[in-house]
Amino acid sequence: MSLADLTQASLSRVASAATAEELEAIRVEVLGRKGTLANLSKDFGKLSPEERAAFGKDLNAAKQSLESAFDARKAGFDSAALTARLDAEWLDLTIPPAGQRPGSLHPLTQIQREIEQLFTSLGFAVLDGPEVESEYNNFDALNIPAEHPARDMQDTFWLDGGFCLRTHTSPVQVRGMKLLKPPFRMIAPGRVFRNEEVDASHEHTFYQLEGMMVDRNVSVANLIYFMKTLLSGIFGREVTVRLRPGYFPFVEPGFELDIQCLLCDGAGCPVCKQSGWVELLPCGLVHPNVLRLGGIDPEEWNGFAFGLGMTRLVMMRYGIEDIRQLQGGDLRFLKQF
Ligand code: 2NL
Repeated sequence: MSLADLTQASLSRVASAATAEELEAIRVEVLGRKGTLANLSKDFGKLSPEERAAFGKDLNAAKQSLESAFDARKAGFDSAALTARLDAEWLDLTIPPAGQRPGSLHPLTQIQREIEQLFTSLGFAVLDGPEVESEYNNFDALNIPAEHPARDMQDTFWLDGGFCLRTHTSPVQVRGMKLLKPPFRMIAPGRVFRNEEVDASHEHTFYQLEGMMVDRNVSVANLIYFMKTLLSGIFGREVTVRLRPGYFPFVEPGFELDIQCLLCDGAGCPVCKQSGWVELLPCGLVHPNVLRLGGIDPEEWNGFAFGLGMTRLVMMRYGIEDIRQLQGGDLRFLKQF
């Protein structure tokens, strides 16, 4: 076969190679060390110098055209292989994962954990207790007199045998006072129950967090420091507070603690009803009777206590206008948190 015919035939085989492997086999067969072109150059020595020069030129030209044909075809196979691989490995990170969507913590659970973290970092223990309590733990031990209206059927869910659904988490603190030796710091978060007509701002079941610190010479200044630290942590910024006198049988003196309105910084707006202040939590120094009933000598020890409505706090933080949404279990509502 002439060099020209061989070149033509090889070029058409290159063009019709179906795979990269087939192409490589053809390349070895034609251009390899023992390939067809190499075979042709064996006869070089038999040629005259003129023929040799001409044949050498033709041979080189053939070799070059074949090599570039092979390279081009090889590049074609390579890019097709890359495209196939990219198609196979392609991943759309914006597609939501199959199966169940991950859940999230209820906003009340989130705020409870946040506050627990804050208080444990300040040396407070987190206490838990039963939701069904004795009348003694829920009222008597807190210096709440027998004729106090809170004990009415209208306010308290009474059960048989002098038991009730706790109306605050104070009974957990009553248990805590007996359990812990002073000095101590504790908080009692949890679910509480009041016999209320339910509407947008009243629930029969809501969440509260009470806390108490008992030590020697605890002052209102200590109380203010801890409350400011707590509220700055919760709201993520410095807060200004003020105390007004407030009456609760279990503290003396008792206060209502207000914070300067975070929306208007005290200038007055609809949220603070133009007063510049928002009533936030009742607190005070623990009444000596309550300490005594808890087995603590009020001559040696004293302390502060406070109650924080977690449900109200969550509503304030997220601008939730109907308390019933927090209990409703509507996933469209809950998925926002
Ligand atoms: C509330 C209640 C307050 C307390 C709760 C307390 C508990 C013991 C002794 C003294 Cl065992 N005090 N708890 C103190 C001050 C206020 O608030 O219903 N807050 C929303």
